[in-house]
Amino acid sequence: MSERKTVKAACRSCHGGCSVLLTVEDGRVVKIRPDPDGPLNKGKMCIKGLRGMELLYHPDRLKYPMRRAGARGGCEWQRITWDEAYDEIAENLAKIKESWGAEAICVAQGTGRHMFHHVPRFANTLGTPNWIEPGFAQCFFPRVQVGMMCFGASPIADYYGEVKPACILVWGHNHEVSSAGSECQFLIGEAIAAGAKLITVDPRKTPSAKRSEHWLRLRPGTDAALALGMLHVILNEGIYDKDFVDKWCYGFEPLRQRVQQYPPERVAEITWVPAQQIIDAARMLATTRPATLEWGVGIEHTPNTTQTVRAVALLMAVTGNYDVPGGWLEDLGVLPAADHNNHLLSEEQGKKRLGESEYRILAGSHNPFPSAHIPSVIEAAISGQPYPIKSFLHFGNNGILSNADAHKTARALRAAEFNVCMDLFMTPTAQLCDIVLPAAAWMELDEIHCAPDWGHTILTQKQVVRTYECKSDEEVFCELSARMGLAYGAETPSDIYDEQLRRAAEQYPALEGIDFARMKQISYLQIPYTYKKYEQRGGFRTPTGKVELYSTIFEKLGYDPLPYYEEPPESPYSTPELLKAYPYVLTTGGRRPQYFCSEGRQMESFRRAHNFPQVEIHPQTAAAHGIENGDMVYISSPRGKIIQKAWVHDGIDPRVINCEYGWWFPEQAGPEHGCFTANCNVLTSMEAPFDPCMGTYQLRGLLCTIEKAMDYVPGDRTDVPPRGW
Ligand SMILES: Nc1nc2c(c(=O)[nH]1)N[C@H]1C(S)=C(S)[C@@H](COP(=O)(O)OP(=O)(O)OC[C@H]3O[C@@H](n4cnc5c(=O)[nH]c(N)nc54)[C@H](O)[C@@H]3O)O[C@H]1N2
Ligand SMILES: Nc1nc2c(c(=O)[nH]1)N[C@H]1C(S)=C(S)[C@@H](COP(=O)(O)OP(=O)(O)OC[C@H]3O[C@@H](n4cnc5c(=O)[nH]c(N)nc54)[C@H](O)[C@@H]3O)O[C@H]1N2
Ligand code: SF4
Ligand SMILES: [Mo]
Repeated sequence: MSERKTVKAACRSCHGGCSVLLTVEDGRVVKIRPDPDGPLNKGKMCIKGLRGMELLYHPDRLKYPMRRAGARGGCEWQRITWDEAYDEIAENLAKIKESWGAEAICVAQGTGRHMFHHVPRFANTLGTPNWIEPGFAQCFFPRVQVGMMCFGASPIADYYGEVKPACILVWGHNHEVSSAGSECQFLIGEAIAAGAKLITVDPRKTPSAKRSEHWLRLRPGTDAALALGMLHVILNEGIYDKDFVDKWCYGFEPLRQRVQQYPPERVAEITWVPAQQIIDAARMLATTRPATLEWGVGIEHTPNTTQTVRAVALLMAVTGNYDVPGGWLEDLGVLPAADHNNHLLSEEQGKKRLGESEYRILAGSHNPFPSAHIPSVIEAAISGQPYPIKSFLHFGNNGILSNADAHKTARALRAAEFNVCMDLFMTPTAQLCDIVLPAAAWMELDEIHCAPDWGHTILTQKQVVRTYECKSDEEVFCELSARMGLAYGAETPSDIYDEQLRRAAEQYPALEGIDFARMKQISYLQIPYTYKKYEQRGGFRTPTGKVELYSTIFEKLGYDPLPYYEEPPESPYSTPELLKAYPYVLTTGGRRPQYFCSEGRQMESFRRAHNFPQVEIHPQTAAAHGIENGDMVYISSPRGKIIQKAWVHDGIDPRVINCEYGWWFPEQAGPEHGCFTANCNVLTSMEAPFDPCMGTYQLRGLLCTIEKAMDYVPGDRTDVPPRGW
């Protein structure tokens, strides 16, 4: 008799959050369905989660720990046991610590996955201040930091209560595909279906732009100017929320003066958005209540990121939409993070964090959650300055695809003495390591999670099955620490989750008596939300107790307390001499539903639908280069050249080119697996200038040129555009 059961679980194939029902038969997952009661997805799921079995049972999954057999990058691997892997890692790290200090070890992770908080915890326990995350200076964290400093919390959009937003300002975000993790797309869709009006700020005509009352097709990299121009209209026309501003905002007058530098006519010249559109959109935002902000990574990819994020955020403050039903809410996280073990890192070690004194909002001691500056770490590995990085330990990070300047990242990995990579698959990054470890996929691990944008929801992920010898990253941190005799080995991951729940219960009585074992039975839990908490508290959690339009923290840290626009370092206006050879503005990103960052390229069903990355080109521009839809195209920047397939459409400015991100070809020969062929980060740079606050580099608004690849015959021209395009 075969045993068949249905288990409630949570998909984590993106940042995660969809509740699912797994049918398990004789220890194998045989069916994945969305849970109709799932608080975030309400019976819906995306293709990545639905194809979870193809991922789970993919023949190319890493199955066992392996050690490099030949030369580094030689693609020869030898199976070893977990014990051997732990011993070798412990031994090598001990040697590096002894010769170079713990700071010579860099712990690298990728975008916010289940082990997100366990990585800094492990790094602190190891004694190194140098842990990195490729999105930290350029994905979400600038928004979190600005929120904390100016509002005293990390704000997010409200789709959770009775009142839905009447207006959604979608800024640099393609929410149909990649909202938050991807999972909030269903809730945003509901709010739009309920009648929310849209304003979309995006260089591409996304599905959201198509449905918008106002689509502001700006020049990539000029968002701060646009936001300041909208503030100019709202403040000068007196259509801001006077009550909220008078009572709860600090620094109105200095902000009013600052925005005088950004009249719509000047902003139109900078952004390429007509002045009247800026005025109309600003008026609609200020007069449609409640309004919310759905922002994305499109505003976090220039060296002016922090001030851009600030300028956009202030629109929500002056229009009085903060912490009101259907507006922009104060932090919806209810579960404290796993303890980072900050006390285990001495002050002296903390000061050694690369970027600490320069990028003070990213890496400085003022930040409760500081991380190292990636370009400084990569440089240190290559040049040994200011001190050498000798080891990279990767947990869910394919840096050669996700960091700017793919070649430089690869050089840094080659220069290091000892590298480890824990992943689901053998990636180009893993190929430059000495030990690889097989990671558990989402159905194979225990985890508890609560993201700031999950509407007071706590979700549990359960180990439903296990394939081969994979483990969860959390298990490895605990076991490896124990092997190294570090002060973090005694616990199990469950102990850590119990402790998180215990701390949460101190604040939320509804959680009283609920431990991880109980949470696994319940699967998910939502806690009611109260609005306008600043009124009950008698203020905001900022130094002045108000929303800081003029930031006293920025001032103290030596940064401009008011937002400003700065032309991107490479652009038609700041580097006009480059324009002759590189006449187009390049932006990178623009996600696809099947692929999460650089993941999923092994999945046959995904590749059948979308086999090769696409470069988006306006028909006029394509014609000028003799390019037709589906042709292969070379895209070049001052840094290098890649190839992508032309997607010719008129939803993009003729002067702008968009390249897809994250592409490599697992089927091609290692160690590169084609990671320099179509990877848009061959075109980007990791050199200064960086954002002065967060150290961000430029991934959008660069310069490029295109040319038809005559030597390439397109295999097929049948790529289906994503839904809604
Ligand atoms: N040019 C350009 N560059 C970009 C971006 C862009 O828009 N344009 N976007 C940036 C952004 S926003 C981000 S967040 C970064 C993303 O950067 P990363 O998060 O580093 O993304 P990936 O390169 O996909 O690497 C993640 C790796 O983790 C593995 N993995 C998945 N789940 C697990 C797990 O549970 N455990 C372990 N150990 N491994 C796992 C995957 O197989 C994959 O190889 O890239 C950034 N880079
Ligand atoms: N399916 C899927 N879902 C994902 C991911 C994925 O790779 N695939 N990645 C995850 C990660 S790590 C993140 S950070 C999020 C990212 O998700 P999003 O924030 O949606 O990021 P992108 O799609 O790269 O870019 C958003 C939009 O910004 C526009 N854009 C480009 N340049 C500019 C600019 O200069 N200014 C403005 N205003 N807009 C610009 C692009 O045209 C695009 O439509 O999605 C997450 N979810
Ligand atoms: S949106 Fe994210 S959590 Fe939901 S099914 Fe897709 S990958 Fe999974
Ligand atoms: Mo990201």
